[in-house]
Amino acid sequence: MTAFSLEGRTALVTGARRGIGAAIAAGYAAAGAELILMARDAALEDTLEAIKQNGGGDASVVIADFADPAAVERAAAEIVDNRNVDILVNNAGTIRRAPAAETTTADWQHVIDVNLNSTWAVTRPVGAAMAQRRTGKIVTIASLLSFQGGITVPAYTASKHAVAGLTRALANEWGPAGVQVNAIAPGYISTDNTTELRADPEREVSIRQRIPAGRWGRPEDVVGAAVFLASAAADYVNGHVLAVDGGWLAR
Ligand code: GCO
Repeated sequence: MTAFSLEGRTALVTGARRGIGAAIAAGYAAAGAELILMARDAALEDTLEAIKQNGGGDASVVIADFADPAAVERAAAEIVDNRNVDILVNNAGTIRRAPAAETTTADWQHVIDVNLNSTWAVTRPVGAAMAQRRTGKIVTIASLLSFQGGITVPAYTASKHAVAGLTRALANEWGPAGVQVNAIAPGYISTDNTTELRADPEREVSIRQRIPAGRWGRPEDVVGAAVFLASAAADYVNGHVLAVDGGWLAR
């Protein structure tokens, strides 16, 4: 199954400190990739330890705050100047929960900046370099709310619909240059972004009961899809948004 190997590839993973990003980084290390981790702060010890335990070497770390798309773009441009990035995982993301009428413009802007504008800020320079080299894989973390409206998370839902659209737009544009652009729509995964939902017993139960798998997802549940979409096994998969949701959307 060498088509699934990431041996010899360099993968840039954003938001790699915790949760899904950290799990994907560790999985990529196990699959043989060299890693560049992009995160808001340098506290990546746990992720680096997991990478080591999965047989990976030292990963390099690039600090950039995703709330600041201009800073992210500068950091991405510097990476592109110095390294060939074979795989880009757009994982950094955030959520703010409030009814639309009470959502401040500042909260709206913050979520759109982190989830959409900073994704664009990394993807444009990294993807352009991939297209020039005529090889590359881009995997963006979308959401069930790339398909559904969600409950009082208007900016998050808008941003996740937008990254699904961007995935398709770039698959069309860069496909002829040998770059595949896909997304993963994780279901309800136990991470920091969903702590609030699990802290509310009624909401937690109603979510769990609606999931055909009968349980919340774990960050590790997303890793297989992320390795697949980054590997040669997915060379003919382009512009797809793959749900990894325990069956939520099928219900
Ligand atoms: C919430 C949202 C999210 C999404 C999740 C699944 O936290 O309020 O419901 O958790 O549904 O991103 O894709």
